[in-house]
Amino acid sequence: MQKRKIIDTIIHPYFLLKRTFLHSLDLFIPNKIRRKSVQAYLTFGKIKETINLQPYPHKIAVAFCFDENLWRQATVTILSLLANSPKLSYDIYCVTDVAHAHLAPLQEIVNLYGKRSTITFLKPNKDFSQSYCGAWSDAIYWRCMLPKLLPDVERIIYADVDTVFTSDLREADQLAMGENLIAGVYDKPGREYINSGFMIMNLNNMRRGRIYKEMIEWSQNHETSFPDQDMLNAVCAGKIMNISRKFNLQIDGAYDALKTMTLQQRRDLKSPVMLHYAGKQKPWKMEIHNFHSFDIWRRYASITELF
Ligand SMILES: [Mn+2]
Repeated sequence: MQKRKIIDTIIHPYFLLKRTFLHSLDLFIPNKIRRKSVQAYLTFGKIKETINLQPYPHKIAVAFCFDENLWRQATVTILSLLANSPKLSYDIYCVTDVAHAHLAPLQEIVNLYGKRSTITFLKPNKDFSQSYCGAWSDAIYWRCMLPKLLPDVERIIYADVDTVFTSDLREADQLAMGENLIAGVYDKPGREYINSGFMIMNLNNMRRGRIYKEMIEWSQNHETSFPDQDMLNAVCAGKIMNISRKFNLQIDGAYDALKTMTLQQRRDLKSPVMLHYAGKQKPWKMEIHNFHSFDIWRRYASITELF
């Protein structure tokens, strides 16, 4: 037996007890938000931010998509990425319809923290104007335009802007994707269905064949509750790569998946690459005290002076 397996076997009863305890919190803490914060703290403890000081040979292409409602949050996400990447530079692409006045702080942050990084603002096209959005903004489809908006970029890392980075993207950049179209974190273990809040997109592969057309057609003909995410998972099915949850740590989702995780995976979650506030609780909306993962976001938000 491997050493790690032995350790897992010893520690498993401890996690079992801990989980039972976490569930019994319902009895002691009736306030749901307060309870969630205690559960998250007990599950992950203090989340570590890691800074790698090794130089990196090339620039990494990254993309963010946001409209008027989320430009301030985008500023926080991009600042956190640059602040945690002292030895890396990025070509940052923003698909946005936001007025120029609001983009100035973003440019300033890149000049200040990014050193050799660049930022480019792109206007969304009209290809998905007939697609189903439900209650969401049409900005959910902007990430799908990247293969067309960036014809010369081979591969790009996309992230939502309800996020904060706690590490740089060198590991994500080094993952070999083979013939896969996208890489992301499975929502539920074992089910080929990723959360679209963090994706490594192989734009070269996505430009081959009919993928782009299929994305448009699927989204016009299906009305589902997570339109863009369901569409990406359906169209890319069979060519989706699962990566570590640490690249897209959804506090609630990760907590639910803990029961199937190995010890190493649990450890990874203590030093994640990105925190994703994917649920209804957003750090800019609620004052939750003693919730460490919210405090990380607030720290970068206060540097931007936009909140
Ligand atoms: Mn999100």
